[in-house]
Order: sequence, then C-alpha cells, then structure tokens
Amino acid sequence: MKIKSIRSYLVNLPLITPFKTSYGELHEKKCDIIIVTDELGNEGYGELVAFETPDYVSETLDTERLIISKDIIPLLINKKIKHPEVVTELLKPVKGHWMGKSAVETAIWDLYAKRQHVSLSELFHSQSKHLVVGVSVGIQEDLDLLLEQVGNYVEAGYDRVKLKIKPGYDYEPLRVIREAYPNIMLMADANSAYTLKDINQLKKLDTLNLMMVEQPFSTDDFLDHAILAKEIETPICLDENIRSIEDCKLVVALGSAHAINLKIPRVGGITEAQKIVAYCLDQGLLVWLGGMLESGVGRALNLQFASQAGFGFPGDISATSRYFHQDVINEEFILHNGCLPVPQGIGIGVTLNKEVLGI
Ligand code: OSB
Ligand code: MG
Repeated sequence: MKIKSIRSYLVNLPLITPFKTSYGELHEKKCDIIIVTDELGNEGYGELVAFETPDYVSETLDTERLIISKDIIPLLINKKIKHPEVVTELLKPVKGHWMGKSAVETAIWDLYAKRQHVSLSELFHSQSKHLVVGVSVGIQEDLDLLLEQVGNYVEAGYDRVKLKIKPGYDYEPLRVIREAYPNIMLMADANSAYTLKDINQLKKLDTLNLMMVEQPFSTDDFLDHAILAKEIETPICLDENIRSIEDCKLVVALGSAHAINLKIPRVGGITEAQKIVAYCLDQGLLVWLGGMLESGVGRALNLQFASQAGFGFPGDISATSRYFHQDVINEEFILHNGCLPVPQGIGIGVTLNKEVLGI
C-alpha cells in the first residue's frame, strides 16, 4: 500500500472524574487523532496519547506534534509499505519520541488490517472476544470519597483495582480498601514518587496482599528497583522506564521487576510491543496492558492488542463511562461481568465520530 496523507485532528475530552496522580491532576484528556490514507482512499486511525506536560514521561503533545510533522511524515509519505512491521525500520532515523512514532505506526497497522478486511485481533491470531479488565483510581481528597469511588467501580463489576499512591498517601488508603474488599485484586501505582530512602514505608505494603506495586522509583532507574525487589515481597511492576525490549532485558538481567505494564505508545508502536510480549512470555515476566486515559481510538487498539494469548492479567482498559461523556468514536465500551468486548469490525474495529473531530 502507498501512504498518501497523514493528518492530525486535535480533540479535548473532559474527564467525568479528575484523575490525580503523584505528579499532578488531569481534568481533561487532550489528544490528537491521526488519520492515514492510502492510494485507494482507505483510512487508518491512530491516537497521539502524549499529555500536555512532560510529567509522566518526556514526550508532550507539542513535542510529538512537531516531530510527527517535521520528521515522521516525510519519512513515510508516498512510501510503499508491504507490511506495517517495516514502519519501525523506516522511522529508525528518529531517536526517542516513541509516542509520536506510535501514533502514526498504529494508524498504519489499522489501515493494513482494513485493506485485508480483518480486525487487528485476527492479525494477532487472538482467540478472546471479551477481556477481563481493571480500573485505575486516582488519589482522592479523603478516605470516605475513596471508598465511595472504589465501591462504585466494584459494584460496576471491576475486580482488579489499581490505586495511585505517593509518599503520605499509600499504606492507609490501600489498607482501607483492602479491609472493605478482602478479595479484590488490589495494586498500587507510584508513578516514580519514591526513592530508596522510602524502603521501609514500601515494605509496609507487604501486609496488604497487593498484586504488585508499579514504578515506585525514578523513570530512569533499574538498579534501585533491583535493590527494592530483594527487600520487598510485593511484586514490582515497571511502567515509565520500559521503552524497548532492551529495557526488558535489563529488567531480567538485574532482577528489577516481576511484571511489565506495557503501553503500545510508550514503546513506539505495535511492532516493538509485540517483541516485548514475546520476550516477557519467554522469560516468565508478567506482561499486562496499561492505559493512558485513551480516547476510544486508543482504547479500541488496546482491546485488540490485549486479546492476544499471554494477556491473562486484566489491563488498565476501562469502560467509556469511567472516562468520558463524549468520546471520539460512535461505539461505547460497556462493562459486562467485569469484561469489555473486543471490537469485531475490521482494523481497530470502531468508527470515528467525525462531528466531534470537526471534520
Ligand atoms: O501510570 O499507568 C499510569 C494514566 C495516565 C498516565 C499514566 C498512567 C495512567 C493510568 C490510567 O494509570 C490507566 C487508564 O485507565 O487509562
Ligand atoms: Mg503506571
């Protein structure tokens, strides 16, 4: 196929509930929807999921918009592409900027699957049509509000809950949830808020039967995580510092973690994500699919991807109602018995609400 155009559409989706983490608070999800067209007029959809500020990872909406228009598009426009796996190769001259690359690469995968008249999950030889999913809960004002929020999600059918934590907001809110819900799969995400000095506070979490604690230490760190892994019983999961299969090799060599929160955009796209899944399964690292508060485009892709064999652990892929009143797709993801359906259409399996995109 030949890439004829790559266009971006800016959207701003207000969140139903603000999302507070150890580093900040989000009230709306701004993102760009990428539409790639081929010589036959087919369209592939991708999402630029970067945030406005470089506080989760280094990429921002502004940096990735610039890289996409100045560096990524010129490498792909009018190129003949036999298979989307070659896109990563074509984009090799661009260092870093994983989220910009992923926005375009995933759109080309969607385009390719649509040309083959299959869904992405069919391309990935997936079997699952419904996925058990989890929910990520932000830091709350007080413990009553937290219990109410978690209670609503449990009632809705989620039985894997991840709580955002930070120094001063960790053991106690987790203990309160654990006491109210002794049997849910509970876990914590620190978004790099701790250092080795906090090791004793982190060890206290061992009494709470957590599935894992995600990214306690710095975004660049592998060594201190390895030290912590020897001291703590709760399994460690890494998110921010996993950008490539090489990072996973470091994890295995150093013993930095037991699990990987895999986000397609954080590793530069589907091709690298596939390599990471294969490597993790081979090495016995638990791999599960994380989220970036994606719009329906990114979420549809996440459902397609996480339907593959090997993703037994529930991902951070929640129902539309957990995020937005108004999404960019016409379909709504509704939770049934703790599961979301894998969209069954071709490509990512969903259609764009072009009115919301202003097209
Ligand atoms: O650290 O996993 C994270 C959202 C935005 C940025 C980082 C993270 C998250 C989440 C939410 O935890 C996952 C989701 O529901 O999309
Ligand atoms: Mg995380």
